[in-house]
Amino acid sequence: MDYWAAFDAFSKAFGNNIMVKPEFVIGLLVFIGYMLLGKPVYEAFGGFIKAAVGMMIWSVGAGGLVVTFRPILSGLNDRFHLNAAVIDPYFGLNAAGEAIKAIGMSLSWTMISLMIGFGWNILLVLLRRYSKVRTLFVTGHIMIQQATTATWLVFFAIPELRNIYGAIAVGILAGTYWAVFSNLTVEPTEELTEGGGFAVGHQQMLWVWLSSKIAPKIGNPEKSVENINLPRWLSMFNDNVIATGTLMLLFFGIIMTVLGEPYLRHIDKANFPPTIAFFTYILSKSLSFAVYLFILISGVRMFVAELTESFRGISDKVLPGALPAVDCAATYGFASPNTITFGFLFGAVGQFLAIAGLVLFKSPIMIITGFVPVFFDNATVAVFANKFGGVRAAGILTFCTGIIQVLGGAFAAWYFQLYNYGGWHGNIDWDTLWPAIGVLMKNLAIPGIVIAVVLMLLIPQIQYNRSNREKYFKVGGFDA
Ligand code: ASC
Repeated sequence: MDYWAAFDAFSKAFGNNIMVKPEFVIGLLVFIGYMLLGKPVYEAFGGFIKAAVGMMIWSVGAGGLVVTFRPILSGLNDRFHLNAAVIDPYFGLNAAGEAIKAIGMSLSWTMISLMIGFGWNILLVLLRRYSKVRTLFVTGHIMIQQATTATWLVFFAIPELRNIYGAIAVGILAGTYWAVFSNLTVEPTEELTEGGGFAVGHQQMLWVWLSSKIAPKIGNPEKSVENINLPRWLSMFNDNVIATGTLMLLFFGIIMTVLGEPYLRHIDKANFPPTIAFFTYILSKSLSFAVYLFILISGVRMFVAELTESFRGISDKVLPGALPAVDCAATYGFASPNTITFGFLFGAVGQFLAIAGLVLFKSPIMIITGFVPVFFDNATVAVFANKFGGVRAAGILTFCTGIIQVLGGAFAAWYFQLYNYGGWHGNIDWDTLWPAIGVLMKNLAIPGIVIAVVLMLLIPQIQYNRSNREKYFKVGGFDA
């Protein structure tokens, strides 16, 4: 028997049937993870089903967003030569996914990069004596979003890397970011939580560190946001669906009004029959963004729950004592609720002002506020800024963050051409640090990746040298 021919046939069949279906890739990974953990086969099978179905639900939501979105985007383009992008990680996920598919690549690459990145993060912690990294990034849904955007950045910037080498490069880049920047949040988070035993593993890790450094210089921690009374109605925005529905109604309401009824009736005949009034059309169209986003998020949550379980199990076995880097929301328990609302409010004011600036200065890219960055990034910045610099620092820093989110997001959506698909990742690290990495890669190609990784790896070295070395490794469960 010709083993080589058999292997070749098998890998072709695998490539054509599994690799092109990310839901099966992720299902398989979960299945293997559960088996490695010694779980019974029926549980591993259950994990496969939930991960695969979760991902399929996600693509239903993603498809819905694309269909709802497309006529409006092309309308803006047709009538005003405007390109609009929602700055939100789920819209960004959609946009990067569409872009990856449009160059004929499969989304499975993003899953492979993710696994490589996770493995690289584990390795950096195992080699902590040399790397000085103490944290393992375990926020699954964030890793999916970031691996997907990073995959697009690499595929876009360096076309020769549209293959397994590219997936490895993305894995090393993303894994280094996960390890290094979550490690950077250790000290501020430990101080905020009084030794809570976790770090932040999210989308504003650089900003958490920056806020903790800048806040004491511009404010006074004694004058806390806690003493401020905010109007009660503002707390309604703490609900994802209400906030998204309202934001979308506001933004798309304005956009559709500007596009005008006759135009929309013309381009969207199927959904806008003569019996339906313009107002009804706007209301139902805008709210359907919230619907598809809800579907997409439930799908992501479903398969991430499985992925996290198999990830955590593996990391607990290989890496006992690593400090877990978790969702930014874990820090909210260590601040008063009005700090969260306060951050959202000042961040939103910053964002709206910057968007008005884009309109005024006739920017070819329009930015639409997405819920996740304006809420979660700014809430997180507010929590840390308030801890280290009180209300003044929290106000100033979130206001500036809002502005930078819009300007950085507009640049990124334009430079990486994701305005074509109406979205950009939009969280603050992805409006600053990652566009810089992307520009580096676009201009220097592979050496750009090497430079980015080396520079990032230097950060924990500096951190270690400046810290109390006795304590540095003790914050986690490590002895050294
Ligand atoms: C994000 C994202 C979410 C939220 C959530 C906050 O960046 O994708 O779903 O923030 O993680 O708790």
